[in-house]
Amino acid sequence: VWKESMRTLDKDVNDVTKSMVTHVQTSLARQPYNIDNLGAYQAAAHSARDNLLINWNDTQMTYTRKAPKRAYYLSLEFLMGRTLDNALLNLGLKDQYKDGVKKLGFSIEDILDQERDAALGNGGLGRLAACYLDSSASQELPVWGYGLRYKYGIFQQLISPAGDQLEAPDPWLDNQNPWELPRLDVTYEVRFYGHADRLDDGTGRAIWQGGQEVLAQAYDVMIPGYGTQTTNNLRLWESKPKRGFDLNSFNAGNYEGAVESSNSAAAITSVLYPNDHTNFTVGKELRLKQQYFWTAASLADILRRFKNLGKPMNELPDYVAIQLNDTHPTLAIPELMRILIDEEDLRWDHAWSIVTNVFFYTNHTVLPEALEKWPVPMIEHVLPRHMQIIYDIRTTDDAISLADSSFKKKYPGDRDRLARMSLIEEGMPKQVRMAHLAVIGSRKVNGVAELHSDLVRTTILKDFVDFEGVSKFGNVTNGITPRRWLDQCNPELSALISKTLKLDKSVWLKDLFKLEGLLPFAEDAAFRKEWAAIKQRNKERLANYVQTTLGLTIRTDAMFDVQIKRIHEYKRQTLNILGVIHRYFTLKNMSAVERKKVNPRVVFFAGKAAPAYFIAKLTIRLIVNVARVINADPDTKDYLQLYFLPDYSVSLAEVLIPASDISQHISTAGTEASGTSNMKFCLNGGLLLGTVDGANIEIAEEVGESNVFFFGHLTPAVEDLRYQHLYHPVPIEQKCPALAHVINQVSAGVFGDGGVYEPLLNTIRQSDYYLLTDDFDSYIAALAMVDEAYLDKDEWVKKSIRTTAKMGKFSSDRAIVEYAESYWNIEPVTIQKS
Ligand code: 26V
Repeated sequence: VWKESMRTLDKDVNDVTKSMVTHVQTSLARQPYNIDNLGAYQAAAHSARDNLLINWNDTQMTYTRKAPKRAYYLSLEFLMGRTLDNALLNLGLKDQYKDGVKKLGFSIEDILDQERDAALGNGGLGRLAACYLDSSASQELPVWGYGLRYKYGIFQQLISPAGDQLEAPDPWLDNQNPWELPRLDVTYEVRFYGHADRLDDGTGRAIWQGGQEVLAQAYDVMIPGYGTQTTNNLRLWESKPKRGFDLNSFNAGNYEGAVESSNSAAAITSVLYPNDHTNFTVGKELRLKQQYFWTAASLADILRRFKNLGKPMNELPDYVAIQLNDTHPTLAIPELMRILIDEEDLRWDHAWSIVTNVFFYTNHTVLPEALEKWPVPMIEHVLPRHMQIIYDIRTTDDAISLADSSFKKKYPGDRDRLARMSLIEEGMPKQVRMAHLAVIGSRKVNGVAELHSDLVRTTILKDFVDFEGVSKFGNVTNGITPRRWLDQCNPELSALISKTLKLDKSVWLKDLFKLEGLLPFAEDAAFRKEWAAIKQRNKERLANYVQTTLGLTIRTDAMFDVQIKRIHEYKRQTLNILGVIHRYFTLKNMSAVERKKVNPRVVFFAGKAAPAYFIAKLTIRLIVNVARVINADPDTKDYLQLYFLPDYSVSLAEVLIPASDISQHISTAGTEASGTSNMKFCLNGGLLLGTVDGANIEIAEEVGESNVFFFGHLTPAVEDLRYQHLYHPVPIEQKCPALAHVINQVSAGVFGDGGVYEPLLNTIRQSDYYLLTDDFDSYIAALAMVDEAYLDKDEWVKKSIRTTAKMGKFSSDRAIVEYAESYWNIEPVTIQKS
């Protein structure tokens, strides 16, 4: 009876409408005849979820039966965006739902638009995690994600009339989240504070007790693969009090006291931390608690699953690989040591050999101010047992032990090197260097683009490469999922590609190198016309969006020039806005006749600044106020428009990226580890204007240098230039008169606000750490080359086609298979139907 009664996937439009109506009545408890768009979205989401669950159950059952080696992706951030469209695409049910909702009187676009983004991440790192989950499931790889279920995601950005960024909470769960399954039965206790007492039995064991105990409860999010049965799991932890409230205080009439401890437990997963400007970890005890809460719950869950196999502990590395996404989950290393030694009674060396074969660490930045460090006194207070273990690692691991003969033999008396490599940085207070702990505790380490991985090997981790050998330090160039970043966000282009390649999209979306088949069509005038027409319609779609959301009218006959990413000095939005001002003055100085020969350009910015990052916020204010002046100037407004679109998100990116003719990726050479939006723009036929940095370099290698616009100094020059700035400064008027003029005009108040921009301008006048004065002239020259290239429309479209055609390498499918084969040693698993 069970077998016969089992639900199967929705197959046709009638299944869809029936299931939606049922959900309106049962899940939503509403009447089908007065449902609005939001209700229709919720019904469609519940109905799609039913389909996902069938595959999800089959997947988990198959994994349990076959017991393959699995990989776990530990990430404090998963920037998922919207789910419904992706779920329908991956299930192969998009047409059925489109027709189904139409029959019920709705449009699928309106319904999809009701969904709030799941914005549980800051930027590239969190979105990368989301793309990797999509690719893991699509490649049938047994991979689970582990993260936190923040009640509030990244803050919502508002822009005040003066141009200031204001932050508001992101209450993404307010409308109910149909994509998560609360697992009331999957809970773990996590301890904080208390005291750790070593046993005097020579084993190194200790007993950790007392302090605060908090409950971690699982929420599961289904991750469907594209065109596969595989539906993996993203497990997010929520913190809860172990007991509802303290009954003693309650009975004594102390109601506040009674709920205090429950509030402090709930606070742990209440909000995602924005990447702060200054060393963001110092003093943030709650952030440390987040990190431990999440790693402890995840490890307990992973070990419980492993133990169900009935295998001895030393086989853990044969069944489990754990990827550390940046240093945020590095506490997993001492935590696994604690479990193996204190709870499983393993000897230190044995435990360490297991640990160092389970973990893998990805570095995502070489910026020194972004490398995590935690004060020793804080770890001692919050996690006393882990601090003991970190000290023990320091004195027993041969990589860094002063007492150890191998280190001594290699570097006799080299105390400087030892101090550089130590897990603990001397100072007031002492601090634990999380990257060092992640390196010595991992099987392998990787960077995220060729140049970045080279920099990791030759700068921040050089001593470890010297000591452990270079083979431990690899590269996996980032990737993006072509399902979301081409098929979903640019359906017309996707359809044209399928038609032209004479391939179903299910083929080329899983083998992105197939796009090379477009190359010969660059020479086909009819094809170019279709290609250009789609770009044009995407620009109109964006203009429409801006009209309805912001009430602004954008001309669509212009070149669309886009820079969208977190606002940071190293990404140099300042260079871009100063370039826009330069262009404005150039236009102003032209005769009306001359101006008529100029390409109209619309420049878009979007991105959030860390709430405490004063200079980044000032950059936003400058952009907004320059826009106010430029867009209102009758001399220039037909040739140059400027917009700052507030509240950048995954969903906004999905509208902006397909509409771009040119996008800017202009970080100071050597600072942007990879960048991933560069790949998204190029995949959608946008050309790239950038520095020789991060994945820009590999994009140029693929598409050919004649199809990208490169400018600026190269990485090896950067250190030297900074030295020159400090010790042989040249006045900006002399070094870069064009830039000096722009800066002086801003300073003089041409864009309003008198002296408010001085701190921003001073960063350039003074040390100019990010080398704007060195790169400005070549930047302006590159912009002129872009203008010139755009005049030859045919040639431009050819470049656009060639760019898309050569993006095969940047599929996250390629990247995740590299991790699976060269790092985790896991294999695809075919899912059996129940
Ligand atoms: C964090 C912070 C915090 C403190 C001050 C400055 C600062 C600067 C950068 C960061 C980012 C940390 C890690 C990160 O998100 N890296 C990004 O990872 C992406 C995925 O690999 C990659 O594409 C981006 O280039 C890289 O910035």
